Formats: sequence, C-alpha cells, structure tokens
Amino acid sequence: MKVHNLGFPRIGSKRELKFALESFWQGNSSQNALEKTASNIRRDNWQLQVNAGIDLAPVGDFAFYDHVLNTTLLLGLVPKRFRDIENDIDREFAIARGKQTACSSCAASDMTKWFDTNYHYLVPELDAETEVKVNTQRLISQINEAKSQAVNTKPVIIGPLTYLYLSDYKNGNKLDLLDALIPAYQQIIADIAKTGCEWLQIDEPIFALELEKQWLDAFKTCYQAFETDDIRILLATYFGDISQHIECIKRLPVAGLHIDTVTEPFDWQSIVTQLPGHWIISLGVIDGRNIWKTDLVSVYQQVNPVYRILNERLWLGPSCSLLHSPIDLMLETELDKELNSWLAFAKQKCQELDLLKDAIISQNTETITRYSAPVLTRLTSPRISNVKVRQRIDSLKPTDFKRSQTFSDRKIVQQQALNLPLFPTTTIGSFPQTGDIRAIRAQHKQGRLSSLDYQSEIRKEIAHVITEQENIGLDVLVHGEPERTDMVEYFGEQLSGCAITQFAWVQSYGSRCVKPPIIYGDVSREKPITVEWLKYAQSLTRKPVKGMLTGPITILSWSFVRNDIERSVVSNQIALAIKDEVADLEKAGIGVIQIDEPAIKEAMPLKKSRQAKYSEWATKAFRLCSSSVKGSTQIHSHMCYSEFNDILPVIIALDADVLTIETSRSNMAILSVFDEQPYPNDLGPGVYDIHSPNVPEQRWIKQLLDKAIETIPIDNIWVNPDCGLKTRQWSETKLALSNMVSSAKELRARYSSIS
Ligand code: THG
Ligand code: ZN
Repeated sequence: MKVHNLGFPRIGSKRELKFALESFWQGNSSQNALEKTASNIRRDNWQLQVNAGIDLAPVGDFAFYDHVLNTTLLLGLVPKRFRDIENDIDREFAIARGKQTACSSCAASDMTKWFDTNYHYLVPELDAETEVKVNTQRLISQINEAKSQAVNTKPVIIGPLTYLYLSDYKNGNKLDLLDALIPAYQQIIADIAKTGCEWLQIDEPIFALELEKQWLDAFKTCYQAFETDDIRILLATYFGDISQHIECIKRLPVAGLHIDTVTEPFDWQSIVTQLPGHWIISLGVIDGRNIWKTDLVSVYQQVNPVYRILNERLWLGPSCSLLHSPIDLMLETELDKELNSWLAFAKQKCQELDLLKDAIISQNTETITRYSAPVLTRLTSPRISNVKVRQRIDSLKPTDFKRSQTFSDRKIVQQQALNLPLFPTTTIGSFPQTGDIRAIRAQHKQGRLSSLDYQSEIRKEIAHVITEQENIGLDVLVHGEPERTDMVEYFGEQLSGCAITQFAWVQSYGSRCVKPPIIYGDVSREKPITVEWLKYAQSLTRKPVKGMLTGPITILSWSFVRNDIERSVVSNQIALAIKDEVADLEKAGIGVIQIDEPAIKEAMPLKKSRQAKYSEWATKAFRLCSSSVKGSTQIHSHMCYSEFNDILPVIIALDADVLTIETSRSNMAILSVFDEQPYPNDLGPGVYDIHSPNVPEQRWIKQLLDKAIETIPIDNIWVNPDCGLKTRQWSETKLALSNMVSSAKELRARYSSIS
C-alpha cells in the first residue's frame, strides 16, 4: 500500500511566495530571486512530505500564480493580446494581472472560483483559431528537480476535459477543441513518460458534477487516445460523489482511480467492487479542505475491509489537493492546547496518512487510537456547545424570518425617516486602507499601542472619512471600516465559538491569501461589536450613517467550519449573532444597516440536485438576521459577481430594501437578468469599477445610469460604486465619488424639472 499526495500549498509556510512575487512585481527584486524562492518552497514541500511518510509526492502542483494558468502555458494557449510579450514570465504575469504600456492596455484574463473552494483560477480564453503549442519545459525541469533531490514523485496535470469545461469559448461547442487538445496531451504524456516516472496523475474533478452525455463520450475518446505502456495514468476525481458516472469511468483505459470519500457521503465501497481488477484504487480519506484532525480509527474501520480485498492495489491520500488547507499547525503558538489538539493542517494531514498506513499494515490501532482521541473529546467538549444558543435555535418561529411590513409599506416609512433625494448616493462600506491605518491596527494587536490610543486613532480616521463624504456630497454615509482587516476575520475575532490563527493562510488567488477563522463551537455574540464605532460616526453628521455587517452565509463560507453539525445550523447561529448586532445598531439610532453577502452565490452546491435545499437555508439565515427591525429601518445588502441568473430567486427572496451589485465592468449588461423578473426592491447598480485606479468620468457614469434607467424604475435606483474602496488611494477615490455624485445630481435635476 502506498500513501500519496495530490498537491501541496505553494504559498510557503510564512507566505514566502507572496512576498517574493510582490517584490518582483514592484521591481524590487530579480526574476532569479523569485525563481530561487520558488525552488526553495518546492524543496521544502517535498522534504516535508517525504519526512511525513508520503511515498509519492506531487510535482507540477507548484505555480507562480495559478495551476490552471500553468496548464494554459503548458498547452501554449496564450490569448492573442499577450502573444507579443517576449519574456515567458512577463507573459505569464500579464495574463494574470493585465499589462499597461504607454500605447496599449491589455486586460488580465478573468478569474473565477475553482469549483466550490475559495481558490480562484484564471479562466482560459479559447477561440476557434486557438492553436495548441505544447511547452513541457517547465514541468519537465521540475520533475528533474524533484528527482535530483531523490524525491519519489508523481507528476500532476489538469486533464483535458476539466480544462475545457472551465474555459471560456464563445465560438461554439467547447468539445470541438478536443481534436486539437488530444494530440497536445499525447505529447505532454510522452514527454513526462520519458523522465521515467512510473505514475502520472491527471485531475478530472468535473466528474463530481452532473455531466451531459457528450462530455462522457469525450472522456472515452480522450483517454483511449492516451493509452500507453510508457507511464501509468491515475485518474484523479475529487470534490464529490462520482457514482453517477461510474459506467463511463470504469471503461476508461487508465491504471488507477482516485476517489474522494469525504466531500459527499456515498457508497464508494460498492463502486470499488465494480472497478477493473488491475486498477490501483486511491481512496481520498483525509479531508483536504478543512483543518480538523481526522478520526483515523473510524477511517481505519472503513478502509481495512477494502485493504483485505485490494492489498497492494490500495492507495491512500487526501480527498483533494492540500492547496486549500493551511500549511503547518506547529507554527500556531497562540491557540490553546485543547483547540490545538483538534486540528491538523497540510503537514499534519500527510502525517495522518502515514499513521493510517502503519495501522493498516500492522493491523494495530493503538497509535491511531491515541492520536485521534481528541477528535472524540471535541465532539463532547463543553466548549463547543452553548445551551442558550441551542435553545434559541430550537424556539425559532416562522415570523422570525419575515419582516412585518411589505416592501412598499416599508418604502413609505423609510422615506419619511430618511428623507433621501431621488437617485440617492452611497458607497459599499470600506474607504482606502492607508499604510498608517494598517500600522495602527498592527501596533494595537502587538500590544504596542494602548486600547485608548488605538480608539482615538480609529476615531480620527472615522471623522476623516465622514468629513470627506460630506464634502463630496454623498447621501448615505459609512464609517469606512478602518478597524477591520478582513470583513470575515474581523467578525471571527469578535464572535465566541470562533478562533483566529496566526499563520493559517490559504491562497485565494495569485499572491493574495486569506486567513479564515475557525468556527469550532456554537456561535454567539457576547457583546456589541460595531456599535460604538457607528454611534461615534453618526454623532458627527446629520446625514444617515449606514451600519456595516457581514452576513451569515459569507462568514460561514469564508471560515473553516465545524463538521459535527449541519452548515445550515451554523449559519442560523451566526445569523442570531448578527441579528443581535442589528438590533443594537437600531437601538443606537442607526437607521440604515447593510448586511453583505458576497459569498451567497459561490456557496451554492456544485450539483444542481442539491441547490434548492441550500437556497432555502441560505435565504432563511439572511432573513433571520435582517427581519426583526422596524419597518423604517432600511436594510441594505451587497454582492459582487458578474452572473446573477442562477441565484436571482434567492437574491429576491432575501427581501433587502436596497441591494447594491457589481455592474459597471459588464457595462450594465447584467441588468438584463431583471428584464424577465424585475428586482422588486431598490437596486444600486455599481457605476464604476473599483478594481482599477482609473477615475471614471462623469460622462461615463451618466451613460451607465441612463442604461440602468431603462431597466430599473427611477424611484428604485441607487447610485454607488461596484464594491468597497479599501484597495484604492484617497486621491482617486475623492475624484471618482465626486463624479458619481455630480452624475446623480444631474439626473435629479432632469427628473425634478419633469415632475
Ligand atoms: N475576505 C475573505 N475571503 C474572501 C474575500 C475577502 N474570499 C473571496 C474574495 N474576497 C477573495 N479576494 C481577496 C482579495 C484580497 C485579498 C484576499 C482575497 C487580500 N489579502 C491580503 C493579502 O494577501 O495580502 C491579506 C489580508 C489581510 O491582511 O488580512 O488582499 O474579502 N475572507
Ligand atoms: Zn463587493
């Protein structure tokens, strides 16, 4: 029996790659220095996996920016606008980040989420003239690099069908491109085989999705074309149940199959018995996407009977690549001992595989019983349960999920309370986070700035943000969020039942990482979180200041969540905590409260058959935290992504009074989703893209608003940017918002003279 790994985090345990990349991009270090950091990370990763007892470590899982982009480069499918760029690494980063030169500007490729993880990949842009030009040089040199370090490696590539499925192809059926991809992959496989590796892992995670017959047929065509005696292909599936496709899978001429046994419960044991008798069966038994220590005894009990049948044909691995898990629990020195004993990060997950292998081979469970004891104590620890929270959840009634007045009645009382003009202007919440603000937070966190001094510094910034907004002439103001690093981490720090780590970073995209809170117990809010800041902000102005909260589904989706109770229950617990905060804000005189749910769409399950149930509990969680306010309190929500079609019914069901969305990058095109089903409440289509430092001209904003008016009744339109302004500079922000306010005023003048 072998234990193997499907992929390891590449950002480095102290985010070395992040810092090397950013330094290189700023022109502060050389390409050599970046390459050196990268090879050090690869060496450390391999060493760590070998030391942990991994028999076959992956190679090809490293990427400067993204492994889907690596596949694009491997296939030579560089979008046209980047083909003139000579230097390989410049071209790679141009695709990822865009390139501005004196005479031209090339937009980066689009980025989107890798299945239902929080990792974002660069979407391949394919067209009918796409010409494949295989370049295996980088991959081969990394294989040789591993070999030179005496690492027993298994190259990993993304399979052709998953690659095509995830790509953007506007000219017709994506599968038409297979004719070009098949010979390309044949060449890649042949080049890899020449290095003498015994195994090649080809990832086809789309097997976890519902697939049409033409895709299943394409699998057969492809993999038959890849059949070779020169190397053994391990087909890797992950992110869910594959049983619906087993008739297709078992006929593919490969040498082994990896099955994720943890993401969705299904009868994988019966699948194993249907597979060809010469295949290697790799069972993904350790969750690659969370941070919980595995109950190895329970896994042993499931796997041992399979081992008795398969013997050497059984491999064990994590469910998926460990890319989605933080690297090393040993770095966490501030977690208490008990909590620490419940956790396992990527390194520990590799060690778990080794422990499991030893137990199975020796048929002795003593070590794993001792190792996994904390998993059982976690389940019964008084720390994870809070009777009061459980009682509150049990006593929820239907009226807790519904506002007492209809939107049209609320609209009247809100107008009386707020007295806003036509085309009211607002922002999404955050204002520029300057180096000074970051330094203040960091100093306070390290104990180098007293709480009093910290408070006075943050208040100064809030006052500054309020003054700027008054000068610009915005209608609904915000406090600017200077006290927050990340919207989810901030609430994770404040809620009980949640813990924050020091180094549990996970790559989000490129050099960007997030540090998800750990939700280990029943969630509750012990005391008000944002109220003092908001009260202070409101005391400085006669204009309404909007309270700013993160919604339950977003906190849930961007955290590591306990696996002992349903996600729907956790989301209701978070909703109750947010509901308490909403109530306290309302009591403190805050009449407009925004509850952001940017993750509500991405948290949608991959399989259509599971989406209805999710939609129901996600909607309920949002309504639970937002429904018990007075009719005159205005609830806003915000979401930013470019496709609303699938999620529209859910968004409408949230019943927020005002919804602000990202629309400017698509030139308001996405508003067409409201042609058939109009958004029933107020809508703020974003009128400028905050991702770019460009200041939008008034003319441009006006033209977008004119388009918006074609879809949205004028009484229901808000005017706002696409998203928060955290990443922008003050100078751009002031100009852009001023142009936005002027555009709104121009429209107001036009419509008030008509009426
Ligand atoms: N917060 C959290 N998760 C997220 C987002 C978020 N997931 C989806 C989306 N937004 C991802 N986007 C980003 C954008 C920027 C950064 C991370 C994810 C980012 N991170 C800092 C970095 O890598 O330097 C670190 C953040 C910090 O210092 O706390 O800039 O908004 N939870
Ligand atoms: Zn946004």
